[in-house]
Amino acid sequence: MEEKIEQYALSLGFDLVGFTSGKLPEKYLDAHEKWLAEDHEAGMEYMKKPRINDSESVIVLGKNYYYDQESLKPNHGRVARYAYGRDYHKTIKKMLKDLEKFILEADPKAETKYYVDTGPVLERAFAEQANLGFIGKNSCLISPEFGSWIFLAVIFTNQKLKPNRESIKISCGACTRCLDACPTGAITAPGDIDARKCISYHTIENRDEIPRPIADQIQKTKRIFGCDICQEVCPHNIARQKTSNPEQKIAGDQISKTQIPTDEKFLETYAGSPLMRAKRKGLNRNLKLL
Ligand code: B12
Repeated sequence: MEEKIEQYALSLGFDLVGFTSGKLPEKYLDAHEKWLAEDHEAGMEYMKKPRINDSESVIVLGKNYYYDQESLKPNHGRVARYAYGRDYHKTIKKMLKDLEKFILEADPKAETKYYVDTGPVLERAFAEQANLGFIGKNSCLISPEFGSWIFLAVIFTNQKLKPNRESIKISCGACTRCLDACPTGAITAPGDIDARKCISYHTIENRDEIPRPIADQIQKTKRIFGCDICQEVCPHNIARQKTSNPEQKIAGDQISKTQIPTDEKFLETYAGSPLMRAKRKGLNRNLKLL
């Protein structure tokens, strides 16, 4: 069954497939609790829900999203790589539905539930446990194949699935490049991101005014939607810049400060893209900081 699922998942366009227990050891749950206790979730109230941790097995999937960037033009702001194309929640959900159908047809007794950043799941923890990669000091899941340029998704199932991947041989070692490079000091300890300081949080999730010290760094680094700095400096990522899934780029890799669209034009331009999450108001606010 494992082999069949893996082959079918790869045929759908997933790049990495791993199987592991649907239960996590305490260390991951404790890290989440500690993160919340220190208010590192900022305004993301949904992060307080108890994490799902009770199925027989979980299928963990990875999809590469690396893109090369063009050099930044004057008066333009940078869009994080994950947001260039169609929203991964939509594209991957379609693939997950297809894979789920395949599993249910092959095993009518199977029960499944999938998530792609759509529920209270510690996706990186399950991915590390399934040997898709290791959790780096920047808290990203870094795979031997694609570095951290991968989206994650999971399917919880009542099937007993045997692990299929070898243990991971790469690690951060003594490297602290991500901690040193983060312009706002958001990586407060290895693996721990304080969202209150993270440019990604403020440019995507924050609905209010951006605090001055963060706004200054957005202006300096020109990151107007998401931020890839802690990934760009990672030696594992520099060595693994592969684009296995080129697709239409809705937002592109940069947006001009002088092209803040009207409400109607915003929808027309960015429908189906992750930029919709910030809405026109958020994008407008971010671009004005340049
Ligand atoms: C909330 C969230 C954010 C928040 C907070 C980020 C954060 N690090 O927590 C914000 C908005 C800032 C954000 C930003 C980004 N995100 Co985000 N985000 C999430 C989300 C919804 C939940 C993450 C979460 O649970 N955070 C709570 C912390 C405690 O958990 P964690 O990040 O998994 O950290 C684990 C480890 O660090 C470890 N750990 C921490 N401290 C310690 C200490 C010890 C001793 C040990 C053993 C372990 C340990 O345990 C933690 C729990 O397992 C996930 C989807 C999901 N459901 O998992 C996507 C997700 C993590 N994001 C993703 C992406 C792509 C990004 C960005 C790259 C987007 C961008 N370019 O701007 C940035 C990267 C910033 C970064 N360095 O994390 C991907 C990451 C894929 C990958 N390869 O890792 C995910 C998995 C979405 C997906 N389905 O693909 N994100």
